[in-house]
Amino acid sequence: SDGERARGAAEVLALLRPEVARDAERCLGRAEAVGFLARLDRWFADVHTPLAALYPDADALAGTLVRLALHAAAQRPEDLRAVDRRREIDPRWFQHQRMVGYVAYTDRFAGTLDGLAGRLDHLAELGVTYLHLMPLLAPREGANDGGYAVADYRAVDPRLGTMDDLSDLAAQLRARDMSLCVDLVLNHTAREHPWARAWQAGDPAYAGFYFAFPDRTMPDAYEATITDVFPDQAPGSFTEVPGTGWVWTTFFDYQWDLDYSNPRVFTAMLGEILWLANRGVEIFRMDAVPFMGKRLGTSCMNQPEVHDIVQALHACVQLAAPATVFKAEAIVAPDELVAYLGGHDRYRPECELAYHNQLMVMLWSSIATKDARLAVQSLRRLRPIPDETSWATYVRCHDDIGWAVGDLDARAVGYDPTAHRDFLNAFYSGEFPLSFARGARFGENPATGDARISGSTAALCGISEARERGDAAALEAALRRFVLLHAVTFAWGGVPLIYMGDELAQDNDTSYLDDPALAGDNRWMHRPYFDDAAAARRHDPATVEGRVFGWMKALSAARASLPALHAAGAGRVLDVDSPHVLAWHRRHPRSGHFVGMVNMAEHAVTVGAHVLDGLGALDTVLSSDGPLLVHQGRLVVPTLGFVWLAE
Ligand code: OTU
Repeated sequence: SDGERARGAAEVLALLRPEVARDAERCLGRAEAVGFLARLDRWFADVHTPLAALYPDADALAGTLVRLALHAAAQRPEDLRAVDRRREIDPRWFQHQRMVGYVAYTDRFAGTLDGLAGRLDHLAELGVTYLHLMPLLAPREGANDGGYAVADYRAVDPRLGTMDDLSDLAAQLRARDMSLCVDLVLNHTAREHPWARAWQAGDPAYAGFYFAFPDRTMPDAYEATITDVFPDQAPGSFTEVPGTGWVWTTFFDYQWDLDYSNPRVFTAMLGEILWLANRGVEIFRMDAVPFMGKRLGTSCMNQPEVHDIVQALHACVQLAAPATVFKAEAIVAPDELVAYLGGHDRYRPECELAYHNQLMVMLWSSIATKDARLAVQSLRRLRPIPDETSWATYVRCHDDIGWAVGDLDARAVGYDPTAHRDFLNAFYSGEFPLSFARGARFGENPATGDARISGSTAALCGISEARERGDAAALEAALRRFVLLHAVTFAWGGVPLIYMGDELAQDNDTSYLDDPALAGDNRWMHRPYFDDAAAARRHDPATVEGRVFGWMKALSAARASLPALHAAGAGRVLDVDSPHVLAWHRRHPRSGHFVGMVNMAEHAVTVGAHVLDGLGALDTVLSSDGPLLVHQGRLVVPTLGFVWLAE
C-alpha cells in the first residue's frame, strides 16, 4: 500500500540522511546544504517509491542517485542556483499567463546557436518567454531523424555550435527572462552512441543496456500487439544486427531502444539530464516517453513502468536543479494522456507540462467538419489535470498529425470513428472534393488503413490554396481559421507554443525533396527555413504576413494581461446551444472569469446568452470582429470568429 511504501521510504531516508548531510555541508557549504537537505526531505519518497516498483534493490539505488544529485548540485553554476532560488519561491512560474513558447530548428531559424542572438528581438516582439530548440545534441552521422538519434548527450551538433555556445545562449535567454527548452531523447540512442558500442562489444558495465533477441521468437511475440510508428519507412520494431541479434528499434533501425528495466540505464540517463540542466536547460522535452516500458501482450506504450521511470527521474532532478521542469511528449489517446501529468488516482509529480495533443486534433477536426460537437464531447470527457501542472497547447509542431479520435467520443456524436479518421486524412491531404487543405498523407499503413497528416499550418488551414487560386474571399476565410486556431491555444490555459514560421504563415517547403537524407520523410515539408523576406513584411497590414504576425502579437499581449489565463488547473468546456461553437471558461482563484468562444462554421451563428449567467460582468478583451453583439437574447459569433471575454 502507499502507506507502507511511505514508511519504507522514510526508513531508508533516516539511514541515509546523516551521511548525506555531512557530505552536503562539505561540498556545498552550510547555506546550500540546508537547501539540498530540505529538497531531500521533500522529494525522497518520490525518488524511492517509483524505484521500489521498478527495481529489486531500490534502497541502495536511491542512495546512489541521491549522491549523483548531490554531486550535480555541487557542480551547479552560481547563476543557475539563483534561478533555483527564484523557482523555489515561485514553483508555478511556468503557469503564468506571460508564458508563450516558440519552437524552432536552430539551423532553419538562425543558422547556428551563435546566430540565435540575432533572433531574440523577433522573439521578444511576440512576447516569447520559452524557447524550445529542436534536437541539437550531437547526432549520428547521416540520417538522424531530425536529431532524434543522439550519439553524445554532452556535445552539441558541431554544425550548430558548441556546448559553450549553448550555455551562452541559455544565459542570454535568462537575461531576457526566457527559458531554454531542449529535447531529451531518452527512449533510444543512436546505435553509434558509446553505450551502444560498449554493449555490443560485450563490455560488462553496459550489459543489458539495450534489447537483443537471438531469433524472431520474441520479436514476433511482441510485434503481435505493437502498432508500427513508421510503417512505411521503418516497418517492425526490431532490427537484425549481425553478431548481436534482433535489437529493439521502435523508430528507425539506427535508433536503439534503451532497456529501462536495467537500473544502470536509469542512472546513466539521469547523469545526462543533470549535466544538461547545469548547462542552463530549464525545460526538458521528454521525447517518446510512452515507449519506455515494454510488456509482452501489450501495445508497449503507456505501461505503468513509464510513469515510474519519469516520476523517479523527475524527483532526482528536483534534488539538484529545482529550476527544471519536464514536458511530456506523449502523443497518445485521450484516456492515456493525463497520466503523464502525475498519476492516475492520486497526484504524484511526474511532468509539469504535457502536449495537449487532444486539443490540437480536435481543432483540426472541427475546422474540417465546421462543427464543434466532437471537440466539445472529447474535451469535456478528458480527465481534469492536477493544479500543479499545465498543458502545452499548440496548433502545429514538427511532427505529423495523428488522428487521436477516441472511438467512444466519435460514436457519442454519431460519427463512425474509422470513417471520421479516413475523412480527416482525405480532407487534409486535399483529396476530398471541397477541401481547402494542401497537406499530405504520412505513415500510411496498408495493413490497418491508418495514416497521419503532414503540412504547415498555412497549408492545412487554406492559406496556401487560396493564394494559389488568387481567391480573396477564400484567403479571408483561411486567415480567420488561422487566427481562430491560435485564439484557442493562446487562451485555453497552459503554455501556448508558436511553431516557427507560423507567425508569418509560412507555406509548405518542398526543398527537402532535393536532399536524399530527407526526401523519404514528408514531415520535412512543414519544417521550413525562416523566411527573412516574409519577416520584413511583418508590420505591413496589407500583407498576409503582416496580418498573421499582428494577430499573433495581439493574442500574446492580451493573454499576458489576463490573470484568468494563469494556467493552474483545468478550464471547463461550456454548454452552448449551437453545434458549431466551442466555448470554454477559466477562472483563477484570484481573478475574475474568462470565457473564450470560437465558431467553426463558415457563417455567423448565435448561442443563448444564458451561457454567461453567473460569470460576472464580462467585456470583450479581444475578438475577431469587435465587441460581442447580442441579438434577441443571443450572442452572435461571426463566421470563423473568436471572442475572448473577461471580467
Ligand atoms: C517523437 O515522436 C518525435 O517528435 C519525432 O520527431 C521522432 O521521430 C520520434 O519521437 C523518435 O524520436 O511517434 O510520429 O507518443 O508520437 O514520440 C512521431 C509519442 C512519434 C510519439 C512520438 C514520436
